Amino acid sequence: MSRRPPVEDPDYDDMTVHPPEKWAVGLPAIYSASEPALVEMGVGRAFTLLTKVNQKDGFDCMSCAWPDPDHRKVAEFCENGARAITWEATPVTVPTTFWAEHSVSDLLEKSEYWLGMQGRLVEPVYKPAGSDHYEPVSWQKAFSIAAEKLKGLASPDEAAFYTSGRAANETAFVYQLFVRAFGTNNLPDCSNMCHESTGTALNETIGVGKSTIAYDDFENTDLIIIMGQNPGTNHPRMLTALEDAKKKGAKIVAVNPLPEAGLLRYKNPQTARGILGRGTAIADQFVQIRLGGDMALLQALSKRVLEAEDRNPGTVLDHDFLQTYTQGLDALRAHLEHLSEDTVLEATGLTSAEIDELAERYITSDRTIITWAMGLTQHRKSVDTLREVVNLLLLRGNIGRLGAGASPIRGHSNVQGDRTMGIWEQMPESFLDALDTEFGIHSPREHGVDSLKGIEAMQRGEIKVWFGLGGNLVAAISDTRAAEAAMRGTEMTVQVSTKLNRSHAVIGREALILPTLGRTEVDLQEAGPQFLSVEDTVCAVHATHGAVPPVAPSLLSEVSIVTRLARAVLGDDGPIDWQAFENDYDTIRESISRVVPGFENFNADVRRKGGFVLPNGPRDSRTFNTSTGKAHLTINHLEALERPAGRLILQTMRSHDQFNTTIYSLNDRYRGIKKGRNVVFVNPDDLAELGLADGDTVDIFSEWKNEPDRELRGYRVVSYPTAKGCAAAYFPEANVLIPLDSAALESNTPVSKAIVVRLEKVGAPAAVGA
Ligand SMILES: Nc1nc2c(c(=O)[nH]1)N[C@H]1C(S)=C(S)[C@@H](COP(=O)(O)OP(=O)(O)OC[C@H]3O[C@@H](n4cnc5c(=O)[nH]c(N)nc54)[C@H](O)[C@@H]3O)O[C@H]1N2
Ligand SMILES: Nc1nc2c(c(=O)[nH]1)N[C@H]1C(S)=C(S)[C@@H](COP(=O)(O)OP(=O)(O)OC[C@H]3O[C@@H](n4cnc5c(=O)[nH]c(N)nc54)[C@H](O)[C@@H]3O)O[C@H]1N2
Ligand SMILES: [Mo]
Repeated sequence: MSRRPPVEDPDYDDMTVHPPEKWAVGLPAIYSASEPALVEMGVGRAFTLLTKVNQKDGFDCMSCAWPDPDHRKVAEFCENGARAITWEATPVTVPTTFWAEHSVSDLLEKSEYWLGMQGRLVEPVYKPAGSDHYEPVSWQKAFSIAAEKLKGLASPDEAAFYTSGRAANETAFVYQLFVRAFGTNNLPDCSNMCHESTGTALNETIGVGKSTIAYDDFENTDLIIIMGQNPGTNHPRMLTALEDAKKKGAKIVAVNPLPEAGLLRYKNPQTARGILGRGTAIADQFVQIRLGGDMALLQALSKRVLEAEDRNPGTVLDHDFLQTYTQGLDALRAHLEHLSEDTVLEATGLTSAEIDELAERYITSDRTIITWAMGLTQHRKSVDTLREVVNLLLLRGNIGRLGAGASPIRGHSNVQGDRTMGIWEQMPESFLDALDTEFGIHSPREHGVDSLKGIEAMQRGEIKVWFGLGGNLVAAISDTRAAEAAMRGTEMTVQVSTKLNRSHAVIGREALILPTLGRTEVDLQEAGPQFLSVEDTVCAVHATHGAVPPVAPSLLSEVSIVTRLARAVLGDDGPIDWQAFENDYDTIRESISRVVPGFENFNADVRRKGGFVLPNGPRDSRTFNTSTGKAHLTINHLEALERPAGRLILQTMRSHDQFNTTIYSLNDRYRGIKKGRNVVFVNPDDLAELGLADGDTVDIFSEWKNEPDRELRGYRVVSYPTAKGCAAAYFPEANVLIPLDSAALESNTPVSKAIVVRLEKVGAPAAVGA
């Protein structure tokens, strides 16, 4: 039924470079979406999965947190969703013999691509201290090894419990409950590296760390400004929403250093016109900004809004809104008076005319949505930048109104829900109080570590056990070498995973891998088949039902793993009935309904087709749950991003064929790269200035404080139309270049989008591929 996919490691000599694409999706996407599924899974399993994804009785696609429209198509998935599903639901499994054949040292030499291609993990394995091999163990043994270790710690704070954003609500809730009942708030998560800056800025300014729009708003807007986001690759179904918005007359502006294919033109694979025709032009204005220039741009726009109001009093600002719902206007006005246009032009690399054009679009639009993703959140000044997004929106009353709002586009399919369920090292007192009341426990109040602080605590030897519920922290976090050394210094690492990755090879003195069911698979418990739930980027919560039989009967669900571990650690006499949770997930939802606001009728609401939308003060009623009860216009101090002579600013980003640290293939079709990832994209003018040429091989060095340079060797230079002074390379490989202490102010997110680098040529120009 299934064919084992090719698992050879990449041969970089094969790499070819082509001109980038000018449009996204369309016929090639349909082919590349369906082909791997059919080949690897066989027609039956593939058909079931592809007809169930994102349907109201099906499962939620795990490839991103984009919402589902009310009217769903027969095939409500994208090319990358199909890839994510195939990757998880493959019937290929890691055989028992694998563990004797491959030592941990051997796995360390393999690429993420190779590791992922070995198939699904199906049995728990344990690596004892002093051994270089994992060996299969029973589930019971695995739980007792982990439990004995945790119980033996001097303090619960010597353990940290990481979460990746694929964990469903019910899973996340029992997990954080276990961790707090155990006695720590050490709950770092992938959000720390992702939208943490968003949460920090929005919570402070508008009182909720989430999007203020609903799906309908895209259909009722005049202007969508997409900042620092590559939807053609990372949220492909958003392109359909953008196409629909355009049909209804909305204008779209893309702010990005790269002319990403999906931002320029879109061919909808689900319409005849999309397949055969020229598709839809997406961006009405492409603002090619320098890396890190957004804060200056946003301030310049707000300043222009205020100046336009001065020229035509009473016509530009939304005075009623500002008066009733906000504070800080006068201070903002005074602050922006000092903003120098020269500083703005230098920081953005734009002309005044380009900024004027965008300002004019904003001023003449009645309803504006600003969306953003990692291009805005992963900078040193990200929190300030996002507060400036809020400033700009508030000036014209663009929050809490149809067709308008602030819209962070989340990444992992349930990263937002995990936070709602309490996955955070600094959950507010109100949540902890409710948890304690519901369960009769005493949750710790001292804040725990986030992802970066977790690594630093490991470096100091303070964290001795690292538990990962999904994810691949050592590959995802910055400063790979430092992070890996820290992880190796722990006493035990435990990973709950579907597939092999680098975090199974970079481990503590002892290590466990606990294999788990994926979201595509039926989860059968004592009370029958169970479903889970997720929250998308616009705060809609809905059920996700496994569709195909588990790839192996030995697998346990994440809820089973967490609750059984909890029993092994805390015993069965405590106040929490873990067994009841495992038997019937409705009991978990009942507890959630009493602890988490907005979930009061969880079991009933989640059973409605399409689920329910969580209450959202700013969106629903312009209620701002901030320290003053008003939305805050804030003052943020611009800080120039320094680019020393002969250096470039490098961003790290995703190729089209990867999901975070998971590499599906070595191609990046839209950017013209085939069979290779060791590339650095550089503007042709910069190449000329640096004495480099397309096809050169370079070593990349990042310079930081007085530390020895961090380096990445043997990269092929690709001449590419990125903003001048800015380069780009792929994550996770380029994480070695980011210093551990290069983090966003306030949110502590690694600065993945602005690394000062030096390129040094190592060879003569290589032959350019066809
Ligand atoms: N297929 C697929 N889907 C995914 C993922 C995946 O890896 N693969 N990952 C998921 C996750 S967890 C997340 S968080 C999202 C990520 O979604 P994105 O944020 O779209 O992901 P990145 O590849 O990091 O792209 C960042 C974009 O911002 C631009 N950019 C970088 N720096 C700046 C800047 O300073 N200013 C501006 N204006 N733009 C900038 C880059 O050129 C690029 O277009 O996608 C989610 N969906
Ligand atoms: N330089 C740089 N670094 C970055 C970024 C960047 O743009 N640049 N982006 C950051 C962002 S936005 C994020 S979100 C993080 C991502 O960080 P993580 O969330 O830690 O990494 P992922 O690659 O998403 O995790 C993939 C692994 O999760 C496991 N997995 C998959 N499905 C399941 C499941 O259903 N259950 C369980 N238990 N495990 C599963 C598989 O074993 C797989 O190998 O990376 C961050 N790192
Ligand atoms: Mo993310």
